[in-house]
Amino acid sequence: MTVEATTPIELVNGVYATLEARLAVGRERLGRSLTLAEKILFNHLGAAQLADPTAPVERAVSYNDLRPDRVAMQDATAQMALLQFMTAGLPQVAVPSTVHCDHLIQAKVDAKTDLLAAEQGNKEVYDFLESVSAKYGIGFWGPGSGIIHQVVLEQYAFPGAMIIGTDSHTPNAGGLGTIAIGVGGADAVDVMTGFPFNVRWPKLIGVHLTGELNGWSAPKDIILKVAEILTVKGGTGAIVEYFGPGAESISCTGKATICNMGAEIGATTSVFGYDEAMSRYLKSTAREAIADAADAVAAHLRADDDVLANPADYFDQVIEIDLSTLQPHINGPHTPDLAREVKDLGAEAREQGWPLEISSALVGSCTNSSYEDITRAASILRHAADNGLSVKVPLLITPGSEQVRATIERDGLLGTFEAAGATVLANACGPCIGQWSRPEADNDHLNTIVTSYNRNFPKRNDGSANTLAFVTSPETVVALALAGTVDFDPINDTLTNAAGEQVKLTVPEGLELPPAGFTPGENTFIAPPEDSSGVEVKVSPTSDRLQLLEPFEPWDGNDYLALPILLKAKGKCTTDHISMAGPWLKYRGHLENISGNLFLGAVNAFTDAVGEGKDQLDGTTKSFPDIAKHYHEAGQPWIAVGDENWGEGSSREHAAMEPRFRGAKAILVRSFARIHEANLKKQGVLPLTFADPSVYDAIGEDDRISVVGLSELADGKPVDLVLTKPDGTTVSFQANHTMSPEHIEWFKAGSALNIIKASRK
Ligand code: MIC
Ligand code: SF4
Repeated sequence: MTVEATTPIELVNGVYATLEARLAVGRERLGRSLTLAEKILFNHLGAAQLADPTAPVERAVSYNDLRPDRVAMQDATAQMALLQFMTAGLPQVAVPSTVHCDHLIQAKVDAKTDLLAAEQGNKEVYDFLESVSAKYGIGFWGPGSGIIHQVVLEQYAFPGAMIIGTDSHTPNAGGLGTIAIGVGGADAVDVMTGFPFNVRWPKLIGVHLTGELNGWSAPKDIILKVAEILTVKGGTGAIVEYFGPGAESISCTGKATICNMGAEIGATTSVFGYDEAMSRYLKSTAREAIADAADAVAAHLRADDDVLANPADYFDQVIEIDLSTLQPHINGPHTPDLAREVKDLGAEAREQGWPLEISSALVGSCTNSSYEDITRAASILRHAADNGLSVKVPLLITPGSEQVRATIERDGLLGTFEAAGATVLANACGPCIGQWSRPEADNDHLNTIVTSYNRNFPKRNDGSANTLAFVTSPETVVALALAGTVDFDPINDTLTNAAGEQVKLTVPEGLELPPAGFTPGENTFIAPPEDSSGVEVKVSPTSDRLQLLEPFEPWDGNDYLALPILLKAKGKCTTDHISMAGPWLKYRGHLENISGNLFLGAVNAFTDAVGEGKDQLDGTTKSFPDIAKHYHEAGQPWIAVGDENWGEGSSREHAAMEPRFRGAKAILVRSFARIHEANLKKQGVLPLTFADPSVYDAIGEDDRISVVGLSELADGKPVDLVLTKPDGTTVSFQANHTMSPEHIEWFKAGSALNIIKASRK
């Protein structure tokens, strides 16, 4: 198997060759027509389950084995994924896999300076990733190549493909008709070691798009609207499938924006059916042969006709959106589902006491950095400059990939941004993931930023809780940057120019694709060598950034008795609250060191303090990571308690491995986000949900929790717990779990990885 800088046509043909026969099995098994998501799932279903007509394929119930076509990993999660892969003892990865260096580049000065600083500062991590990639047959996209999801869209995704990626925004590739699922590193290790990807058969949400976007409305507004309708947990366990005449009017990269941000509603993934726009994108990115192959099987790459005609019969829920009347939206702060139309934000901000003035405006991220996005944003800047207007606040732009950067440079678009005073940052995540070295004077007070990114949790961009982040389309970001305030409606309001005249901004105009085609820019891809026997993986034993992994202990067969509650979290407890990014990204390859951030962002329900609580062993108040360390060293196992959608957000498995490493036995919450729940199972921590959610309120700071009857842990059977109050009184209650028999084996073995290792002995 060779891993190239793009998907070889042979791989595509191989996937298409089985469509006809496998879809026939799917239709027979379900006794009806198929949606697009179901088609792709059936075409990637494990052979044993496909062959067995009695094997259950049931939405939100059965766990099924899937065989993805490839694996993609970004640098901040690849380290832990590959450290785990190394312990499995395989000579090569079993499916084509790539590593993308995008998260570790700090945004400070400009693209060139920041890239150089990253290459020096992250040298040992990049050396590790490059050498481990070479050793195991993995393609390596070095720093500067771009954000993983943009590169995957440009090179690896294709209609009908299935990809898993160690990043929650992997679904971006749904814009090109791929079922692309964000997973934790341990899931990636399964697939890279030749095991299937095991996931619960998803529910299906259909989004029927009619009409056509116009004026200031952009693809981003569709997903901002969907986020409002479904909320941050409404997509949990579901694939969102977009269809209808409106879908066909959206460019491929616009579709990717919509699928990308499906991560914000917790969806397993999102997908669009194959159409002309995808074909145009494939051709423009030098994949003519794939477009031709897709054309030949086009009917298999979209939902069956009956599904399109009677969606309510096929989807668990159908949402209708008329693009012709959809208005520009802006969501935030603190949560991506807090939506309103752009024109209403000023009034709401005044009411809420949010600063109206904008302190910075940011365009880019994996969500919105396509050629079309940049041309639309640039068209406003050009018109503004011609009319004596200039941006009033710092404007930062991160191109999504080297290919996009080189193309927008060639076509004069970067020049337009630079002429407007914008700072062009490296092709990387940068300020989207807290890698923004922002002057303190900008955020030592409450301040408002507007971005074209996808997430806006507190501290997400610049590490400051003072920063209120609002997410919107790139064109709206630029319009607001020209206004300098969120109290501006680009559709109806005017701005005063240098000459004192009133100027109305022009309606943004973009180009779907570069008329002269894309130019690849600098080559940043390194293919693995044919013979890697001489390659040595570089991990220094004295490194504070990389640490080889020790296996977790198997379950000792005993119940968990009288566990202290390390944390009872109040409100949102996202993966950013559990394992912060920003400065902590540098320890992503060192489990012990990164555990120094455990729960630092979590709000203590007993005190409202952030990141600290009571150490039950000595009664003192300490930071959560210090308490966890103390418990760990004292051999004291513990539990954490939380509210809804625990682990929302990122795929980072550190949020599961850190508690595991420090001795967490169970996480007991009202509900979980999908990837995080899977990560906990993989690492041998019990993910439990209150059978009666009101028990959450009864849990006190000095209480202890016992998890009993564990030897009878079984699929579908609730677990018994006992809450013991400081005065000795007890309350018995139950918790649910979604552990399949296989997951219970992982729990007993101590982790899923221990099972893989055992199977190789
Ligand atoms: C994110 O957007 O939160 C990240 C950073 O890309 C994460 C991955 C990570 O934490 O490394 C994600 O979305 O999975
Ligand atoms: Fe990077 Fe931000 Fe996209 Fe995550 S959401 S992959 S941090 S650009």
